[in-house]
Amino acid sequence: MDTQEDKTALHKMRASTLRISLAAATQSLAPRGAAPRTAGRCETTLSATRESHDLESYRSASYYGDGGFARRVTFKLQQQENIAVTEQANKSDPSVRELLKDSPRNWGKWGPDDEVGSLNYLTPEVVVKAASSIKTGKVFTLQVKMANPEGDPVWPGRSGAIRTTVIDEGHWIAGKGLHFPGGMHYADDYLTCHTQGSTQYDALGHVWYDEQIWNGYDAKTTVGGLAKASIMAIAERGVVGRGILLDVARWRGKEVLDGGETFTHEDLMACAAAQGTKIEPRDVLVIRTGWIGKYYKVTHEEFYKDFIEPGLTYSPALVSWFKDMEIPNLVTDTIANEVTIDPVSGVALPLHNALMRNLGITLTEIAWLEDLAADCAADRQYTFLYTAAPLKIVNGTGAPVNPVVIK
Ligand code: UVW
Repeated sequence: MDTQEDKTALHKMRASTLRISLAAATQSLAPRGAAPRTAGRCETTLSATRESHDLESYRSASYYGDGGFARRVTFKLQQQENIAVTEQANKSDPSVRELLKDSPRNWGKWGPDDEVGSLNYLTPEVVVKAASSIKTGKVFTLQVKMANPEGDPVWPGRSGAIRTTVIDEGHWIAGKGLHFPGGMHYADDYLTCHTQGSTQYDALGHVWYDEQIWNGYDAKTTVGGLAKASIMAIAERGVVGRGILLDVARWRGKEVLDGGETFTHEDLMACAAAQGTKIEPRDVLVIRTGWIGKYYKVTHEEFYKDFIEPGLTYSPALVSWFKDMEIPNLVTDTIANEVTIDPVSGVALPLHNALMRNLGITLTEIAWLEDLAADCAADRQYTFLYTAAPLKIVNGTGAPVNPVVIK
């Protein structure tokens, strides 16, 4: 819980089952930094028993409704010890299950206990070969600034990291600092953040449909923390391979792609060819749209207005291409790695399920690519050694990361 407004809203929710219009909800609970918006006509039925869980559900429900991609969503927060939140999409809403019913899967390919999926393609041989991409020794880091007072780019409904100073010289000035032999003073911080609230790796169990996550694990293994396919497996393994930058924005002659602008695997190959490069099997794809760069150039209101990101768009051919190319990891400078709503089916983020849940391809989002891209455009070297290790958050759905690439 963050603010008095939040507490008041929660208090009201707990008192009884309420019908609250999304308009009112978004006014009071819009994510930090984002402008309150006018909501649709949706109504939400709420009753709540457990504080933090319920409030987050409420916040998300409010904001997603406002975002317009859950056109009619009913959230029932049931008055039970273990709260269940059920989402009933409008019957006319498209179904990810239907869309992906014939989509390929890599489940079982690396055994029944696998939790890192396509990262298995990054074998020691692949790593040794990738090291030969290093030509100049130039190093780039790909994380956006975190807990930035100017704001952190995050998915609607999430908030940026908050760093709080908990000890500093003020403690000693006020006579409250601890005395250590020798007279050492120090400063300490406390960080509060969404695990997906900065440049991050998603755990393979982060999204699902049909009650099964990556490798066929039961979706109930996600309750209270990911018992399977959490970020730990990826964090403990680490990610090292050949990276290739595909600067789609530059290739299209734009500073930044438009909201909702799409591209396909064929565009990626054409972009690579225009750069004088070729995508090889098992490459880590690093795709630049300019979108995160834009976050720092416009106001929050402008960035989040009618929020729809540019990105890769679903097709069976694209999914097969990713499978056949044995792509281990997709890195983009957008918040969710693909166009927000598939313009053909109307499904939100179908590639999250087609690539991550079904093929085990790891997703890395909110990457800072502006400096790397400028350098690649200058020296025409678009391939490099890519390395990354998300934080080892036990049972985590994802974790912040600062990938390092060496050209
Ligand atoms: C969602 O979970 C909606 O997106 P992301 O993969 O960016 O965390």
